[in-house]
Amino acid sequence: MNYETILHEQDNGVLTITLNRPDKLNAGNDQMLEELQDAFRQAGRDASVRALILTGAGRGFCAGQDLASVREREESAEPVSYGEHLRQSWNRVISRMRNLEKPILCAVNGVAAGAGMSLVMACDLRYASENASFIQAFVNIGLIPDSGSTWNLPRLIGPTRAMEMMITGRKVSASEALEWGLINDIFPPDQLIDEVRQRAEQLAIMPTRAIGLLKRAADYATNSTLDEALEYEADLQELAGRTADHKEGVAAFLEKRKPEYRGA
Ligand code: LHQ
Repeated sequence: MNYETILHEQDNGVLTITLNRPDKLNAGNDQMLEELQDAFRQAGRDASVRALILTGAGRGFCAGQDLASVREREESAEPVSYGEHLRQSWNRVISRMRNLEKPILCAVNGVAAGAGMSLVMACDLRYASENASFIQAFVNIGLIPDSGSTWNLPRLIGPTRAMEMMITGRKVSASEALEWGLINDIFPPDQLIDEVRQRAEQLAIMPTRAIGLLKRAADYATNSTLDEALEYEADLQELAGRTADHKEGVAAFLEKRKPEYRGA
């Protein structure tokens, strides 16, 4: 698939996906959401991709759904069904990100609003520039939080702060987001992408199969009992224990040398 609304660049095992509609603050139209689905699907199949970065071009990260394209479809002969639209587009992107057994880091370079903020929360490690901001913008246009925001936000920052963000639709600064645990760290704008790339490259030489499996286990555990989580950990540890990287890790430890992991 040829991409027109996202950029796609791979280096040292790290795939960087850049949302690229800067004049619309990278708001998602149908094409961008299809391209994103495809990019995450391909990343899952490509063994040379060991870590991913999601970022935005220009001054915004992502302003959520492209409201102009929704308006166009409303005025067309085939009006849009919001439920169906979510099921076909945003929801699939979010599910693909969570089901991708590779670490996804985001470099939030500017405002993340509405479903754009949902994209941030679907990443595994979240870094932002000092001038980034986060808005649960849905209520400001008479909608409810979607694309996983109702599920992820209270889990990340707790129900009290999540409800305040969702009800008020107010802009939360990067420093507040850091204090609340929504993001892992903040950097000056001109250092953000390099800092995130360094971290992604470090992950890409780690036992990335284990990182993929721990992502699955951690997501499962958020909705399970302790006994279920114990059982699931045992199942997935069985898989991790059979990987070449695990054998390499133990051998390197015993031989007092640096391990060389291949992500398998
Ligand atoms: C935009 C957008 C945008 C189009 C900025 N669309 N052009 C799911 C299912 C179905 C339906 C609906 O939605 C959903 C999920 C959702 O995501 S709902 C929430 C949708 N997003 C929003 O409501 C956010 C709308 N944007 C804003 O509130 C502001 O743009 C923010 C606060 C993000 C940034 O404000 P500013 O920094 O002041 O920038 P700006 O407003 O001047 O925007 C710059 C340009 O980007 C401007 O275009 P123009 O041609 O006038 O320069 C905006 O129209 C365009 N833009 N967001 N979502």
